[in-house]
Amino acid sequence: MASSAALFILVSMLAGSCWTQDLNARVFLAGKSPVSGVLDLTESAAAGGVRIAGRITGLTPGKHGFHVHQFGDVFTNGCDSTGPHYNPRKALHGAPHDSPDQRHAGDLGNIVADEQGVAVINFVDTVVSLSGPESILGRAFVVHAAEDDLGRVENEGSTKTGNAGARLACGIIAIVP
Ligand SMILES: [Cu+2]
Ligand SMILES: [Zn+2]
Repeated sequence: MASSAALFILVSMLAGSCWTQDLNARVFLAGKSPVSGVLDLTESAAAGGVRIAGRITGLTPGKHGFHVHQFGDVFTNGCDSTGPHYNPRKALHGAPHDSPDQRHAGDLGNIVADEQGVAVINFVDTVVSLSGPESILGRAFVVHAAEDDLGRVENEGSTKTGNAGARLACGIIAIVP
């Protein structure tokens, strides 16, 4: 009894220090293509990570690679200057459900557009964060032309980028109230 009570207190303290309050961010996605959209990000203890919700339009139907890239530099050369996938742990490219050491932090897999070219997004990722040393604030989301192969194909590109192709739209991850 005593040990379970102590554990409860410890977990409560850890949760309190990590998530003293919900953190919110917003991303406006745009680029040289007709693709655009908005993402709302919320980090909370209740979600157990960061909920990523939004709607992206102007896509071709089907799967499109969806990542957090290292830099929020959409100024120098559009989406092409946002650098590689955000990868603070020096891992190979992988899938969202891979362990944190076997994927880039920025590997969020694919979004799926319907016949009208609209992708509705609403999921929680437990690796990306809006706080701490691996925060994605100030970095960028990128939507790609092709499907991310999730690092599962036998070629060099697969373990680097997932062969997701051109960068259609991107946006800086900004703090909002
Ligand atoms: Cu990408
Ligand atoms: Zn990656």
